[in-house]
Amino acid sequence: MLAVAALALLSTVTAVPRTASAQAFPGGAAAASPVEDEGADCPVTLPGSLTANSRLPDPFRKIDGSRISARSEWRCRRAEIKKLSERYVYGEKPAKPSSVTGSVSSSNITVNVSHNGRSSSFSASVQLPNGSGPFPAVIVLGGFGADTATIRATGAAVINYDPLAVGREGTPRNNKQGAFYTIYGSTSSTGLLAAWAWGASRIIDVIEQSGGTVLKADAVGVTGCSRYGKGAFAAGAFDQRIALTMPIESGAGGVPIFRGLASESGAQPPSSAYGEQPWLGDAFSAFTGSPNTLPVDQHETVAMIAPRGLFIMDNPHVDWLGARSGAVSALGGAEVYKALGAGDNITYWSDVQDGNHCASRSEWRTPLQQNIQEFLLRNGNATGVFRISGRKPGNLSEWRDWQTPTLS
Ligand code: MCU
Repeated sequence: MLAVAALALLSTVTAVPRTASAQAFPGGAAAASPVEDEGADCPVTLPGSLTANSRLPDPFRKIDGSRISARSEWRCRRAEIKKLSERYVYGEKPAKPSSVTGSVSSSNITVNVSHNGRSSSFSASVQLPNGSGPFPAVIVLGGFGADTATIRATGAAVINYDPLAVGREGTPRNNKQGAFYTIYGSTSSTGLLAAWAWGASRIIDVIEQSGGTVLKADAVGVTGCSRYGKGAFAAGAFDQRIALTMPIESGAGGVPIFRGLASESGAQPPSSAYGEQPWLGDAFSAFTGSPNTLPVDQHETVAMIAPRGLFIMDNPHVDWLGARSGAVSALGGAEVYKALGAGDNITYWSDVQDGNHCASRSEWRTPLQQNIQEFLLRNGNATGVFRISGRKPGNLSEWRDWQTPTLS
């Protein structure tokens, strides 16, 4: 079974304490992978034509029309979803460039990248928790909305990553700027979210290469709020080394299903998310008015994170955030977690009092601690929960015409 094999590989490479892993993952689900993309060798042929479907695409149905029946098939089915998502939603996230170098200290990470004769660099500040390392770490995109005090108090370092250094906002699509576009070109069709995700992956490359004296490369989480919640979600989906993904109030282009946003009252429509900033890939322009023809939707981006830790935080008080579509996305993606025997690894929480966007929220403190303990420190045994606010309930059965298979 893939999950067990990956866990075995992980523990031989990085000496994860076996007892903690076994306790933390009773379903046999793996923690993080030692590689960014486990399905890089899977053959994927994109569909020749697209057909409209008002329901959510079946995450278990392969592009050739057959359904997977074994957990071992998920690896290459996930690779299909990844390709579809890159082609139609985010734009391509290139694999590791030919050269990535840099440094990790107790206060700073530097990243130097070169590829095809072009070079760029960026850095991120580090704040360690108390105690002695090496420490797990949470990459925090943007400077607001994440509870960095609780992250550090729980025993993980905070890496303050400014995604705008890697993909700037406020540029036209044909003149994108930042460390990613210096390498791949200002007319790259890759959107900012995939560029930000690429930057997070390069930070992990540098941590891996640093020898693990300050930070542990196999215990990295990612979080961020609002547009940076969209970025955190993309980072976790597109790098299987990330053990814990924690998007906060991500809104359109983040967790919510595009099909739902188009009809959810007051929610940011897909066309608005496409037009506000070059967050999504240029190819998404074909779907802004017709998300029903997308061959992939965001519940499958949720599924790309399975069986790794995922803690989705949402705010049902701000209609623009599309929390109903966020809940449906989480419920849809959770079907893949369940089929992989990892239903406990996903938590969705929109039952919060304070209506302010990216507020500091006491309700999330305990589940945040538990997720860090389980997936980064690996000394917890929390079970995933769905705490969906009655203000924005999500009903998956309205959105699907497929059932969840029992995978062998
Ligand atoms: C929820 O994230 C975005 C939203 O998509 C935008 O429409 C709005 O302008 O900004 C939000 C945000 O990033 O707020 C900090």
